[in-house]
Amino acid sequence: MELNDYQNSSELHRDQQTSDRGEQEELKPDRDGKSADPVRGKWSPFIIFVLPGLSILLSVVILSTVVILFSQHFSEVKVPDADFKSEHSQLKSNVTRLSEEVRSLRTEHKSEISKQKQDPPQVQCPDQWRRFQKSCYYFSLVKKNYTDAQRSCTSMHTNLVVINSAEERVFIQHWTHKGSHWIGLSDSISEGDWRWVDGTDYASSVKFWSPDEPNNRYNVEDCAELLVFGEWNDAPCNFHRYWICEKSA
Ligand code: 2F8
Ligand code: CA
Repeated sequence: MELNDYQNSSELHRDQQTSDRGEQEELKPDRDGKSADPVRGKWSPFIIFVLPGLSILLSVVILSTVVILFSQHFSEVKVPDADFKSEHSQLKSNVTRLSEEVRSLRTEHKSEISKQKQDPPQVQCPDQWRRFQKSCYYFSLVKKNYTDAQRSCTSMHTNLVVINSAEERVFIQHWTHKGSHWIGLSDSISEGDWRWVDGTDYASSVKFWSPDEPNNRYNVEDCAELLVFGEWNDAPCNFHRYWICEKSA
């Protein structure tokens, strides 16, 4: 390259730089911050068209996200709801089944109670003894005075019989021999003060005295006997009579 050529080239290059710098200077805003170019100082197309587009796109994305989250939330709520319904239904059927079981057991229990009332569990009584309700009874085969009869019962860990009800009286009547039997009632301690041998209250208990008895005939009758037809009479305690012992089964 010749020197002139080089100078021309340098000048050309400098001119180009000057031209570029001039453009840059032209684009710089003035001191007030406003663009010197009235057109370039307004909103650029980017701001006018792209920004709203992006805003719309962002809104769509946010809206879609919200919709997706809501739908997920409701589907999650529905699952437990379905579980709850199933569990509720299961519990309901369990309650129904248990109620039926309770009803059945109650019926069974009632039936068992009524059966036991009609036919209480068998209580064993010793040989020669008879059972009635919760007691065992011994009907003597021989006769003794009142004191010896009571002693005989005591030797078997029992007492002379105490009659507490009409039913018991009927039962006893069924097993007695033809003759009178001593029962556990006397007024030996004090005339007219009748006492049951086991302490049962005489005043409030049932009585089956024969008409006009007890009469304490000849003033010597302190012991009660059971007559053949089931009524009571006071008789002298030294008389010999059959006797009846009673003990709990
Ligand atoms: O054995 C004594 C007994 O004798 C009579 O009955 C058979 C007396 N009855 C009347 O007096 C009605 C009993 O009271 C007496 O205990
Ligand atoms: Ca009498």
